[in-house]
Amino acid sequence: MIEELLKIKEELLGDIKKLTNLKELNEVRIKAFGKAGAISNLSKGMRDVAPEDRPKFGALINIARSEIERELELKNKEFEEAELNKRLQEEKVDITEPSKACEIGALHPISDVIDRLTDICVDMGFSVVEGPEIESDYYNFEAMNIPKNHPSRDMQDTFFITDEILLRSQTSAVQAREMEKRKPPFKIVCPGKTYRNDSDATHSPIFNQLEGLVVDENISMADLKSMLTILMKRLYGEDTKIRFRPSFFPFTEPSIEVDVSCPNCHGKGCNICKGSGMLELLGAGVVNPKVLEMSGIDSKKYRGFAFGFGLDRTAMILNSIGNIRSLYRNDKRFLEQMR
Ligand code: FA5
Repeated sequence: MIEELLKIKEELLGDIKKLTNLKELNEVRIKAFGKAGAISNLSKGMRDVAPEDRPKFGALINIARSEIERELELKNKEFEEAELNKRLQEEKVDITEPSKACEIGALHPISDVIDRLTDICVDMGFSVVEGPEIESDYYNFEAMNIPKNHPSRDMQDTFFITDEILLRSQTSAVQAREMEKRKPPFKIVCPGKTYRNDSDATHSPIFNQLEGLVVDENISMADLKSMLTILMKRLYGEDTKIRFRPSFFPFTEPSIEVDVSCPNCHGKGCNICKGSGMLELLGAGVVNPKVLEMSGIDSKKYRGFAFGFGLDRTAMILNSIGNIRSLYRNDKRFLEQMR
């Protein structure tokens, strides 16, 4: 038995020396230690060995097992290292090769204006809210003190979906929605898309507004004017001149329109401001007490002011854009200039 053991050991060690890959290594492992492997068979044959020789024979089997396992392990390491080196050679990355150019985009001018204006308003303590673009006649008009068949509806050529549902023509529609939900005092701004049947160089059927609403005790026109002055100067620069003109909106009393000195020519007159040196930017005013009452706010205790920026106009002024349609054409050459 001992001679047989030594013979098997030598044969297996010889096999291991000749191995050339991992597949062959596994075959030898099975040949030695598999269920019917040579070393496993020797262990099973212990019962045929005389009892006094069993400890010696058992020890010899263990020595042979360890020797074969060690040799297999060494070969295994050798093959794994060779495999790794081969992969490192084949998968080498040439870090000096020029990379593919990656195009960098830019914020759309309107998104940029929304970000700038909302940042300034948030600094001033406003919360940013949203409202639906498909709106009811009630919130867009009636709650804004513009009853059905009122002539002031003609100021906004509206896209009606049904008699009661429309595409909102002004972000002022969020005013009543927020007044119904909130308890004064509060300050909100709402940027968003608005729609009117309008189309020329400065008017588009889809455009963007930013609505602001402040409701508190002792609000006055002076608060509105000082807040808008700070806002305009932060947006267009400290030397910007601001002009307040009387106007009319059914939901504010008194109402104003606000112009800024043209940032392109600084008031001298150019093609952007059509020679006037000033540009009209927004409507605003002290909230009509009727509007507060319709939304359940006590107009004897609280007052408010509101303003509505035209964001397309703001983006056009900030970027010297001559035609509003450029903002909606998705022309990459135009957008690339905004980087
Ligand atoms: C309004 O829409 C009022 N809701 C603003 C307001 C809010 C007044 C709160 C008082 C209190 P107006 O129709 O003037 O007002 O529009 C406001 C701004 O939106 C305009 O100054 C203009 O910059 C922009 N605007 C109006 N129509 C268009 C259009 N078709 N295309 C691009 N911009 C437009």
